[in-house]
Amino acid sequence: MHARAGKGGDGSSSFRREACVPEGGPDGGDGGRGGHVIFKGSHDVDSLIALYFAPQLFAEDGVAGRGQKMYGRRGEDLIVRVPCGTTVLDAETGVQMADIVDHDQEVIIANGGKGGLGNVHFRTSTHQVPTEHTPGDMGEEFRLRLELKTIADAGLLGFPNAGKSSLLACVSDAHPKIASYPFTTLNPIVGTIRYDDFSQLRVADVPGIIEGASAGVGLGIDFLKHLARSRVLVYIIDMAGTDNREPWKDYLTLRREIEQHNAELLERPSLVLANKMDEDAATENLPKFIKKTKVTPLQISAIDADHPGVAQFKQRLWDILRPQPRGEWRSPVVAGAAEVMPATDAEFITEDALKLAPFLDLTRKVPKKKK
Ligand SMILES: Nc1nc2c(ncn2[C@@H]2O[C@H](COP(=O)(O)OP(=O)(O)OP(=O)(O)O)[C@@H](O)[C@H]2O)c(=O)[nH]1
Ligand SMILES: [Mg+2]
Repeated sequence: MHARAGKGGDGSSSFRREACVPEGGPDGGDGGRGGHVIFKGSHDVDSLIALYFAPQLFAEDGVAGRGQKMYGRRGEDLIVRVPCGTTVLDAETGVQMADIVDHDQEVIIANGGKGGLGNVHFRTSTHQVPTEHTPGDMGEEFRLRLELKTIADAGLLGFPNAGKSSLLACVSDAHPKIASYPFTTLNPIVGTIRYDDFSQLRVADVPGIIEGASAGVGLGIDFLKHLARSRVLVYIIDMAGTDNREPWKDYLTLRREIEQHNAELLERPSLVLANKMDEDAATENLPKFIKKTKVTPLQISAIDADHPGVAQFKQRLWDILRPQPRGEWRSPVVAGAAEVMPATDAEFITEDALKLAPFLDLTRKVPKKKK
């Protein structure tokens, strides 16, 4: 991206000229500040594609000052909405300039130039006819590189065909492609699990990992950067060994590959799921898995939304993460509050509405009814 903040408006050089006011003195006003380029995190944007097609981010210049001590108007800030999880880097030096994580988080990436000074500022007792004025400063200008690391609360990890996408489709409202060949999923996909209390958790499905992935085999392991920000890692093991692999070896291989990529990921809280428990082979493989890995996995079947393991999985995730309801989306929970709009005129305030006053900030009194 090419980001350029607005230039400050120039200061003006002017003198007061008016009938009956001889030698009115300097009255040139200052220029306005140039607009900033501001990046703002937003839940409503989920990729950087729009910026890819419009890579020039130029904020408006400030307006020059004028006579009669008039200040120039400030240049309008350019607010660029980016998905939460965007890292902004200086493309030339590689230095990180901002890390936008939260909704509504704003970071000024390029500061607008300061406005110039008008000639009113240069008058002194011995210099009463100043013509000096200063030009506005140039705005900051950068070449930027943006990187998006998906922010999800939980990340799904597993071999190809383990059933990661099936599980995501089963618990969330995402529609990932599901098929019985390896590497069906080529890009990370995020789905949202919604709970009965309206809280939400985001789960990321990433492409499958195979032995040697950390050395670039298969799709490699680069996409694991998307999991670097998830708070829980969920290992999905194909317990039925559909592709003629040993489930316990799968688990150990996965951990080894992740360790090669980023050992810190292994210390994250994790859940291990034994998938495809509807198949007989899975029931046979389970005791061996537990014996070899000393891990007791949660048993699920990702193709069956009513399988008790699926509900348990959702509950366990919730227990670990305890999501906070998204404040900005929720109004005070009061029966009927949604129907009562904050009144602008005293006539419209009823007694019922006044009961809701603490929530709606109604401070006016109830008018007495005319008999
Ligand atoms: N019997 C059974 N089959 C399952 C289960 N879960 C997934 N499958 C099947 O396993 C195959 C692979 O499922 P996906 O969800 O695409 O697997 P994935 O882990 O996303 O695979 P990649 O995207 O290739 O890494 C599909 O044919 C699914 O129908 C399960 O619980 N039981
Ligand atoms: Mg998949």
